[in-house]
Amino acid sequence: GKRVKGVQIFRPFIYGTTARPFDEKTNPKPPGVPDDHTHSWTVFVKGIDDVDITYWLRRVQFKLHESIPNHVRMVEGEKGKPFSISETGWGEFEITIRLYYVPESSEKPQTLYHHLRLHPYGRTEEEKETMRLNGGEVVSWTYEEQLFNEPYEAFYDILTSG
Ligand code: SLL
Repeated sequence: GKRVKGVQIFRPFIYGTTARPFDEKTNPKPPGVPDDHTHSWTVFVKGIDDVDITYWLRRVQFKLHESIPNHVRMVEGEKGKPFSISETGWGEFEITIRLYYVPESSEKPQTLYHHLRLHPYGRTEEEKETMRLNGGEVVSWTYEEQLFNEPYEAFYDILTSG
């Protein structure tokens, strides 16, 4: 196929983690979770306001800490749903997020890195207050824009026919 010359298309998305401490009232520990686990958390890649992104993003691989069973996880896109993994644990670490695009794009996979945050250190008092109001939720999200530079014609049609 041919590329559409001089065209750049941006698609916004968010990636990151949301963590919560276990708490009898607000976030009880599910049965079977090991004693030393202190938090539940989710890592995700998704569209802004959960808008669908599976027309350009096919699958996402999350590489978690090696202490976690089955630590390399591949998540297939489901229309309108975030790519996400939910886990429990006790420690922070860096998550490797690998984006695999739809085949029409002919784009190579791209790697992102995200630090799982469980603790509110380094936050302002205002941010900590917001966390307290949300049951101790620790949010660490990054806004990103995916650039498709001179996309192939077939992919351009997919990107612009939404
Ligand atoms: C450290 N940066 O080296 C940390 C590693 C690892 C966290 C943190 C285990 C979960 C599970 C878990 O939370 N690992 O056992 O499933 O000190």
